[in-house]
Amino acid sequence: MRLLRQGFLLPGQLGFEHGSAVPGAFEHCDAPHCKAGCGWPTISIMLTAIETQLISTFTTLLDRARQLGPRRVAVIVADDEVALTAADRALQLGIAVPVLLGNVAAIRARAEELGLADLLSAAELVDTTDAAADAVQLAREGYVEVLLKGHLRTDELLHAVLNKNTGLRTGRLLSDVLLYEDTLAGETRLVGITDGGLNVLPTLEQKQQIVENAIEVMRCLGHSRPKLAIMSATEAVSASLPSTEDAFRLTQMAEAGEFGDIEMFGPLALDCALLESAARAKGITHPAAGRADCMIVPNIESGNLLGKAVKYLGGSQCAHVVVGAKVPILIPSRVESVDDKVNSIALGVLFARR
Ligand code: COD
Repeated sequence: MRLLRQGFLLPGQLGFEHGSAVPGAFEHCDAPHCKAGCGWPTISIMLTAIETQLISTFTTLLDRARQLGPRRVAVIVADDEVALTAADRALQLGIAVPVLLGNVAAIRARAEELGLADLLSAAELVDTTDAAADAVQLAREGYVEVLLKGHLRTDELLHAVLNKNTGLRTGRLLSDVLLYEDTLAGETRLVGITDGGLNVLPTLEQKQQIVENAIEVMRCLGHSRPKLAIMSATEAVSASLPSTEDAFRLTQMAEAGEFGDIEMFGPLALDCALLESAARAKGITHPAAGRADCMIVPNIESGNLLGKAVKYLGGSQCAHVVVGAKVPILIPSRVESVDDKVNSIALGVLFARR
């Protein structure tokens, strides 16, 4: 944002054409090179427009994180090829300043093997035998803004996060939100899936919190009125399929305004959540049907399967983040690509700066 300090913006750099219409614009451009009367908004109005611009691709997500970064990201037990490579890429992109925690000799050796000399010179290294606890402490102090799992088990990290005295609890449920690039509606948009990572068989009350967490992530992406689909295998509510009953109750809560300014509907099967033609064919006219921004799945198996299906069968890149703690937590799996991990770091930075 160097241009900001000079007092004006070059509109094209921020995704707008000079003189193009921006909602809410009412003052004229003050750029010295601009002829009076072009109608281009002043900086403050433009920033408002930028903040509310929807993030609909991973490229835009990385750009936005770059504008917010670089932020300190703790890599926990960092002698790990995938975490180090992702941290290096996020550093190069200007998204993260990695803080590498663990056995520093092992981290250096691994990074050198991988040819990551720039990472070693730019990152902060913390020598510790309890990287999870120390990273959590750095997050409590506000020194790091995102936690990234390295060479340790997810439950080891989460137990440090959930420690009642020294952890990062907020009193809320932690849940994982995955994003992928959906193209079913003829345009690319980021669609969420939650929770395929943490909560095995959430109760109705836990689903309420999963919805709240998802809404927070959707708002970060710029959705002012996010559309959520409560997923099941059918649209018919039946006691023989308990997830349909939960979906119905959650829909009633949304109608009663319990989740604020959102559109939420369920139960919906996958086709009716994502395809307007399918929703129409079944006579469902709710705005969230066929056009969901985020799918709330009934249990970890369905979320995990759906997340892996969009990735491995659908070929989309992904990002995912655990929210509900004091800082966003990234628990990528070993087989995720470096691109996916960098997307997740960007999502973590975006969420941390919300
Ligand atoms: N949010 C907030 N607090 C939680 C959550 C949550 N999602 N889960 C558990 N807690 C709290 C509980 O209230 C309790 O106070 C304490 O943590 C311990 O809870 P337990 O005894 O129910 O659970 P644990 O200790 O056996 O395990 C909790 C984990 C979060 C560590 C566990 O669920 C886990 O390992 N999840 C990760 C699953 C995973 O590996 N996913 C990746 C592939 S799908």
